[in-house]
Amino acid sequence: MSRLMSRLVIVSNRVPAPRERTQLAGGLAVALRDAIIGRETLWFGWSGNAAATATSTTPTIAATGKVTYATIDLSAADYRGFYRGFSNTMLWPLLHSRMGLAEFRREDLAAYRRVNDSFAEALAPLLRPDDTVWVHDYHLFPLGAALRRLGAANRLGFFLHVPFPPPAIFASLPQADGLLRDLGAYDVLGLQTAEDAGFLNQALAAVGVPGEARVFPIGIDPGAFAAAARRAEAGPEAKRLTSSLSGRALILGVDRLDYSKGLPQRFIGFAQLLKRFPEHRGRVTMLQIAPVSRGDIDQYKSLRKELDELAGHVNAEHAEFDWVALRYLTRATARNTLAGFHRLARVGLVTPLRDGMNLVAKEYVAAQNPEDPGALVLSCFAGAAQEMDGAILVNPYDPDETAEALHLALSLPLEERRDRWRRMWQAVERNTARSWARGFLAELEGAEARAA
Ligand code: ADQ
Repeated sequence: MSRLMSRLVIVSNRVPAPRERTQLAGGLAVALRDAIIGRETLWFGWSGNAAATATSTTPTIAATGKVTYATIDLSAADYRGFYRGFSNTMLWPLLHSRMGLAEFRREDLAAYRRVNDSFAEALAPLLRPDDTVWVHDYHLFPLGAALRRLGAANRLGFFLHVPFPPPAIFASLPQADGLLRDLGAYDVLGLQTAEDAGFLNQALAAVGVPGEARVFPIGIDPGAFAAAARRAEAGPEAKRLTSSLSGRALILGVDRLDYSKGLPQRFIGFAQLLKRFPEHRGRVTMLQIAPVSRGDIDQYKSLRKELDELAGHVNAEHAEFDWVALRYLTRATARNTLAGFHRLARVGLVTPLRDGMNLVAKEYVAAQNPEDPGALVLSCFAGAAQEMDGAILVNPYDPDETAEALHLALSLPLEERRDRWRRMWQAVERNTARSWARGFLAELEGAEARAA
């Protein structure tokens, strides 16, 4: 069988829930849609259930069209150690260069390795010799090595969606060398930016692992998102939002409630705008939509508390009896509704302290009306900043810089908004979800399969 016809096996921590499978809405599912369509695919991962007495190694199988989903349940202890512990309280802060928020526990690392072994044990019997296996993200660094130990000789690829930090920061992880050596089991390593790939390559070279990480910037489906935004602009939610603004300009932020997204600094930056450029008082409204994410982790609980207080503080200081300066929501909002909100926003405000790529920045650009587009204020520490030459770039740690960028964004004449938007749109169209998936798979399928 030719390689191009071989089955694609996707492995990610979470697999789309059954109700999401027919539409493949959101996140990785959207990004992978083009790679999957028309191709026989097995998607393997955690079911989202964490109540098993022991993590299972016998997957539950369900097929939808050409895609077969194979999922395993985690035990409550493995959920705590593997998911909440090592993945999200150690690796996530470490990879975002936030060691102050990281907590290392040997038993969490043991759970992380145990769950990766269970993934491998459950997946190995399902693999056919010519399957192409594509593993996603930081939960699964050791999976490739675990599969090799079980005899898998398939082409194995790994893509890291989040940043990779400077090697000296990565080295603060106890037993970091072991994880780096595990990465040597993959045939292709993909990262979002040249900087991330450079750091990983330095770290790999330092422990003598051969191979070179490559850059595959992820993107969206710009045409589909633009169409969704046009439709949603005429929908009931967008109409309600427009009428509630009473002609004021909208500044929009859309993020998971995560400390990597720079939300406190963003709120302070908006307050600085109102303080230092009083002409905007009563004339702009900021809407921040940030659904709670990983809400059972202490660092996320305290961020939520901090944001509740800050939002209250900003409004107490700046709002008028007929104008709420900052609207802040932690409820989830439907993707299509958000697309319409992006189109209405005069400014997209995307200021993560560090982000692998940041797809919201690309979605904001895709949603704009080309005749009357808004402006994007973007953190220079988002991977997307490497591509978005028309954005107004800021250092998100400096709220005054954010305030100045917001002032500039609100004051840009139409011609300049159009010109900046055209350049950003070109970038969004250059690196799409499709080009990302195709580029990675072409590289992986060109790699020589290993002898078992
Ligand atoms: P995330 O940290 O989740 O992803 P991002 O890329 O911005 O960050 O968002 C992923 C998706 O979630 C986007 O499609 C976005 O629309 C959606 N989303 C975000 N906030 C939302 C909200 N409030 N309501 C509804 N939907 C929302 C990780 C990395 C990123 C990298 C992606 C993909 O951290 O750097 O870009 O993976 O590789």
